[in-house]
Amino acid sequence: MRIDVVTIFPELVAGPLGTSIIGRAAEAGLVEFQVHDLREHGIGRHRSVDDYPYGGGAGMVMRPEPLFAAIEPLRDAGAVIVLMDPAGERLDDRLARELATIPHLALVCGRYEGLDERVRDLVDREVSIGDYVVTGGELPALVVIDAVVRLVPGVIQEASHQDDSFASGLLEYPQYTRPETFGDRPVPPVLLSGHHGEVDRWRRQEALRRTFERRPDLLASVDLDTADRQFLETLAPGTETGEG
Ligand code: JEW
Repeated sequence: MRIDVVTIFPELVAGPLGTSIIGRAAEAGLVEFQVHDLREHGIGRHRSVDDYPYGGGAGMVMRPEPLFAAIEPLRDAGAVIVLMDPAGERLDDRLARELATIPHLALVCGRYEGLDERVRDLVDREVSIGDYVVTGGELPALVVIDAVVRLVPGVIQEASHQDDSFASGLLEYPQYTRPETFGDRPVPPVLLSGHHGEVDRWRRQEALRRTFERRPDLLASVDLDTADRQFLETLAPGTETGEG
């Protein structure tokens, strides 16, 4: 997989891409990153990439010419062009899995109050990471890259994404490691019992409990069997957890 990023802050993007699991994936050749400094296409002696909004108002708007110049060669190279934008399609597990099937992505990061509307003509899709305000598209692009690259075959231990909370639709069960007792908190004995069947059942129930307590909205899209329903009934007697 190849991922290009267009930004006025290439150093902000390149650092994280060289670090941890994502950096290792790049070193292993599973993914290739290329970060492009939009200012190389800036206008005039000051390499300007922004200007005042027509019609007036606060803040600056990104000019279309530098973005066109940066995006055009990526489009010609066959990239799917993704604009990071607060008004874009919301990133979720489904969208991350869809983007992970695309062999060549180019993520375009804006700044300021936004960009000239005509830039949208060159992009294939627009993605937001959620309903909160940030100062530009770079951190959102890194979130997209992190969510997508870990799904590329070989990047992480294969079994661990079947197990992922968002793959099952449930939140994660509680995890423990050494020591066996920390202060007054022992590890739940079932985890030390060696009974794999009982461990699996406990984990499923704790995942159900946590989801019920913190994100009951998620339960509507979870595949629940009879045992799941029986357990949920012990948490909230009389509450319907049917299809939804
Ligand atoms: C995102 C690109 C470029 C935010 C989320 N937030 C915000 C916002 C900005 C400008 C005008 C209006 C709202 C800041 N901003 C971006 C924000 C992507 C840009 C400028 C973004 N996903 N993606 N939640």
